Amino acid sequence: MPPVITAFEASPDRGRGLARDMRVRWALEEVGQPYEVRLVSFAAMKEPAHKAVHPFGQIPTYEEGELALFETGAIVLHVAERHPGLLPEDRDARARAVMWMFAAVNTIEAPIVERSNAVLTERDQPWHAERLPILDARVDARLGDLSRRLGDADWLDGAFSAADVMMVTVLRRLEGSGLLETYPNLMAYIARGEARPAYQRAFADQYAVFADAQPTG
Ligand code: GTB
Repeated sequence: MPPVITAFEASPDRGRGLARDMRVRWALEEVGQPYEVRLVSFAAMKEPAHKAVHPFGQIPTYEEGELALFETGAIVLHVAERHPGLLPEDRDARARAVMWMFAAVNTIEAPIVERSNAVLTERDQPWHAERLPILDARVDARLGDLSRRLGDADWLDGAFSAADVMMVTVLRRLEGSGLLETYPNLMAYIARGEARPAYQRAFADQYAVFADAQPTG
């Protein structure tokens, strides 16, 4: 039986691949592992049946036989450990790839999510206009450091790895914010990730969920 992941029945991003199932889909496509998708509504995510798998009532989840996982970092790492192609053989290089996965979610994604949440939920607050530049500066500081470390390399640490799946999908959350444009090497890094055939297949599959839900005629 192929693994089953969950994704939004109706993603607020209208199929732009910004919801976090995208990184799991991409990892599975990179290693050539077929998978099934169970679409869930916002209401169903908060029901006991879903919370038995994801205690925080979110997507994505990953179920494979007896194994049930949540947290995209853990899911992508699991996929990368079970299949060749997303983690280097060399133990030190592997440790560095895992380090970059943590950096993606802990160090880069955290301020990006804080900023996104502010834009989504605090726009009407009288202090929003003052707060946003502070949040932008926090994100920009991380992007600057990441950009300097990446330099003109194609990927974070040698060959493409699960770390790049995580980092590219984290950075994509900034599309439209205007914050990436200062860093042409990060823009090119994201574009390189998006150009990978596995990414394209994952994107098309998640986009189809949105497209199929549109009324016809
Ligand atoms: N740390 C967890 C992980 O990495 O798996 C975070 C999981 C998470 O935040 N899931 C979100 C969710 O289920 C979906 S991805 N939210 C519903 C809830 O909490 O009730 C976050 C997301 C949602 C929508 C967009 N978008 O529309 O652009 C982008 C990202």
